[in-house]
Amino acid sequence: MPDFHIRYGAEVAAARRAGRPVVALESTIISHGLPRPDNLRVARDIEQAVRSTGAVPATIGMVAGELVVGLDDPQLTTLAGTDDVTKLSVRDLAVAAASGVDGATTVAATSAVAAAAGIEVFATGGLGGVHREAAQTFDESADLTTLARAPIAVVCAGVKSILDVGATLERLETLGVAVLGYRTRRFPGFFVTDSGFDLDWSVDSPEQVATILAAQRVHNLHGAGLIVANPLPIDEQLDPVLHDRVLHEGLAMLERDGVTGKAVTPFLLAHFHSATQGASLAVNIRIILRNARLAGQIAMAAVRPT
Ligand code: PSU
Ligand code: MN
Repeated sequence: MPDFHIRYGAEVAAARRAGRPVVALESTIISHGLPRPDNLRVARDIEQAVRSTGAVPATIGMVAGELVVGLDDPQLTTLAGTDDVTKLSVRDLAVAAASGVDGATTVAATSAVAAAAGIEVFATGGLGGVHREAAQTFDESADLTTLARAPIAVVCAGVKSILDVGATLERLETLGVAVLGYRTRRFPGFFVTDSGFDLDWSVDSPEQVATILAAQRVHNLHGAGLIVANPLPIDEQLDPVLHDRVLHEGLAMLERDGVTGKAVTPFLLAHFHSATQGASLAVNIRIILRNARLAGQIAMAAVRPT
């Protein structure tokens, strides 16, 4: 019987021993969210963005059935460059471990593993959510239900407009997941600064998020995660006209090609990257790097005595 315990990378293991702050990072954006060859460079840059704040990055994934918190560079290279890397949501983890496969973890799977490893802060690009047509298809990302039971702060730029943003916010309310706008009261729309939806709460500093995490930990009432929604500055967003055109094309292509289930999100992301000739990719990378820095600052604030 293999040993199924989580394996820690050397840098993360040392940080845990020293009580230094760690930021979780997902691997599905690397394997399925960003095109090659930029994906590997970006994966390394995200880790550097976390290190620049003084925190330690822990990219999470599965290598030959082993759950790794803190992938090393050869492991990152494998997940970024190999065709048969499986997209693993939280329900897939045990099956994939028993099968000994290489896999990339989604926000759902990464949050679950990170919380099990005692990590409090996680940076990603965009969260999964409720898909359009979900009333018929029931297609809602397990990112939402997992965050209802993983006590972790997820720094993201909201959800992409490929989803039903209003329904996603409603589900987060039902599931007990708080959404904080970072220096805004509007929910960001990933490629665009403003999704058009209001938020109840706004925070202005990493310290404020750390204080909220402390309150949640001490209250210990419902064990849910929370979302820190960090919008792109308006002058850095994707041109909204281009955005709307590409979005409608992509949704029509989904229908035409009969794409469903876990293939939907990677399909739409790839369409955006090719149809905007790389403009959406540049925006996507900026978003992730900004979120990684903010997550690092939050993790640093969370270990400082106040
Ligand atoms: N949204 C993005 N980029 C991504 C993803 C979502 O803007 O790369 C990835 C994340 O890993 C997320 C997953 O957890 O897609 C959601 O997939 P699904 O909708 O199949 O749950
Ligand atoms: Mn889905």
